[in-house]
Amino acid sequence: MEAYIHRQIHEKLLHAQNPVFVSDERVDGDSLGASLAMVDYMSRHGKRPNVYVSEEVPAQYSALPHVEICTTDLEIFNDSTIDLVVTFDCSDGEYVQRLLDLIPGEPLVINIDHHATNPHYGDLNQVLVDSPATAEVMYRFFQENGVVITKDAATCLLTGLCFDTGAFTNRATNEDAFDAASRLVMNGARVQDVVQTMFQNRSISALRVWGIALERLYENKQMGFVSTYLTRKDIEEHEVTDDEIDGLSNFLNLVTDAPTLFVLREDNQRGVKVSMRSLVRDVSIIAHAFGGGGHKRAAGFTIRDARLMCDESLRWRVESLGETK
Ligand SMILES: [Mn+2]
Repeated sequence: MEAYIHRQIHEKLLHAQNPVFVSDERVDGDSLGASLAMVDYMSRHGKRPNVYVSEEVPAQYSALPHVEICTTDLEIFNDSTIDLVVTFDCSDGEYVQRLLDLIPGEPLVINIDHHATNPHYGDLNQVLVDSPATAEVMYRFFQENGVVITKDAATCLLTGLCFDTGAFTNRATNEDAFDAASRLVMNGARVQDVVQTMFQNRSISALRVWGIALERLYENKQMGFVSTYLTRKDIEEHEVTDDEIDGLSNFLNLVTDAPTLFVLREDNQRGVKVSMRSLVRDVSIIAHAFGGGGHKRAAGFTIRDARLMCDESLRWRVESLGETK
């Protein structure tokens, strides 16, 4: 079935007149790497599809091949000639539907992902939940269709794979991840570029904010979790972007052996974002219950109209701000 769908997707892509690509609402190394690798392939067939991103691409990804094609302009959907929409790493069906509602026509929808919480909203769904990254799903797509992966595409895919596996350290890392990575390197993936994108460009202010969060680590042995938090004030005082502090949960996951980890932070829309990592629990169930998504061992959700209240002993609670309209 997997091979059949890979071939179907290939056929639809080659026949599309005006395809549009959509990267996950949370712009990250995997959603970008997977969609830009597909742009690379399409450009060999004389097509340069737009890649819609919900926010400006974070600076750390500025060296990714084809990244200049990403756009935050919703107007691109106001085009009746769009006949195909391909989503990458998007597990949130409602987000995709909001974008599809902007298109005057009825394009075919292809959904390429690896999240267990993906609701299979596409006309064609290639959702491989045993895959470590959507970039690895894309790698399988190219293999199945006999496509030679260029250096640029290999660099995009290796970025996605490194991002989702925490550079081959987290629980998503399986033998498929190593297998794909070794072949991508053989295809000319620029490893140094990937390492730089992943690790070597944290700003000093971002690291200071990490420092604040590290000081606030709170351990609840009874419940088996470790948590920390960042308020809007912390984030704004140090002028760091949300993206710059995103790596904190992954970093903590790497360096502690806490069974379960919660990182809470106030977002800029009166919400509290909860990012979860666990060695033992299926945190995607918790995320799903709160309208979020993710994987068994790494998931997250947002509590709307809420703020964090914290006391001296580093304990926190989430307090409702009441309904706002
Ligand atoms: Mn992913």
